[in-house]
Amino acid sequence: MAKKALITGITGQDGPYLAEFLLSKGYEVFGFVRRLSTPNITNIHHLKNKIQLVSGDLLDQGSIMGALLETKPDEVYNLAAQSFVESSWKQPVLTGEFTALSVTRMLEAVRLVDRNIRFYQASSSEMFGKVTETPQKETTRFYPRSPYGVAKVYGHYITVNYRESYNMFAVSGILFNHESPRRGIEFVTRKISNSVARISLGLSDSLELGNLDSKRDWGFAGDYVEAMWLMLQQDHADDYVIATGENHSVREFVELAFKIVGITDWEKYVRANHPKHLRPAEVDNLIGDYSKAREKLGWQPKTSFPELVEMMVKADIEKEKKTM
Ligand code: NDP
Ligand code: GDR
Repeated sequence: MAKKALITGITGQDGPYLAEFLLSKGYEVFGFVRRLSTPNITNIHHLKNKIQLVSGDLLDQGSIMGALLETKPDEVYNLAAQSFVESSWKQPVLTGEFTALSVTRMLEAVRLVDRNIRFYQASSSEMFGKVTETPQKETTRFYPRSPYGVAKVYGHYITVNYRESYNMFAVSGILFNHESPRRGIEFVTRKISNSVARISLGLSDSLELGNLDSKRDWGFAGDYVEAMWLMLQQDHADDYVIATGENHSVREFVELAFKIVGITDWEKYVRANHPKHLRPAEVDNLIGDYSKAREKLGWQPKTSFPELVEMMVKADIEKEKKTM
């Protein structure tokens, strides 16, 4: 019998990559979607005959339980969240409801419906925030710097707590930033790749950014979903850092993206330190140590930083050309 997986956050960036990966492993895949006046199907359109959608909302306990009863999954991947750090200062309570408390709603649903379901929680390097150790690993102390980071710390610990309280197979994957052509347009990498594409095609002449000095450990989302799956295939539930072990500044990302379209004097297009994009508390420098994942899961990243930037810029050029 094919294994069954339920993915929350199927319409986001990671959901479709995970769905594609699980389909390639022979899984039956279900996506948990909330009702929107206009459905957000851009990233899952190509999967419409391959996966099944069940409706529900992270805020609605009954709908989560209903989805589990209806689909009877072997594995649940909890990817849904309010995931944009910048918005989390504008909507801190909502971020807490979606990104923190909903993890308890999900875990409670699993506990009540079927404790044998294996559960993956999408935790984040934002939990390390103002870092207390470099590089960051599973044992590094958390010091979140945003309402989003605080909410993810709650999600992490409630996952560990359900594992320890009820002996559930619940894991927390501490993933560093991962990007792709499917990234939401407000995140810095996609904002840059899209603007660079538009500038190169003569559709725009400027790019407004915030802090160019912050550094992130950027990987490719397509590589990271395999690690989520591997975590649920182990004999014992445990938590893992997933990263590339390399970091780059926003400035380096900008420079490389412009270079790909043949522009070297990129400064004339970029307005940095735009107040709208400066955060009340910044995370300056993240870099992950994924040695535990390499040793125990046999996982390692496949896509380099230059390959990632090129993939994103080229995909945006193709998308923008279609609108011309
Ligand atoms: P996205 O922001 O692209 O996707 C978020 C998803 O959550 C969307 O499908 C959205 O659905 C769904 N969602 C939001 N609110 C609700 C709700 N109330 N009920 C049901 N669904 C809801 O995130 P990513 O794919 O980038 O990330 C996946 C997860 O991994 C997130 O939890 C994120 O915080 C975490 N993470 C991401 C990292 C990254 O670099 N990408 C790094 C570390 C952790 P809708 O279409 O309806 O808005
Ligand atoms: P992050 O990603 O906050 O790391 O969270 P984001 O791309 O939003 O910011 C990365 C860094 O770039 C700086 N920056 C800007 N950011 C945005 N969005 N827009 C700008 O114009 C801009 N200019 C500079 C930011 O200040 C920051 O330092 C992402 C999300 O996917 C989270 O859900 C996830 O948990 C973490 O990655 C790991």
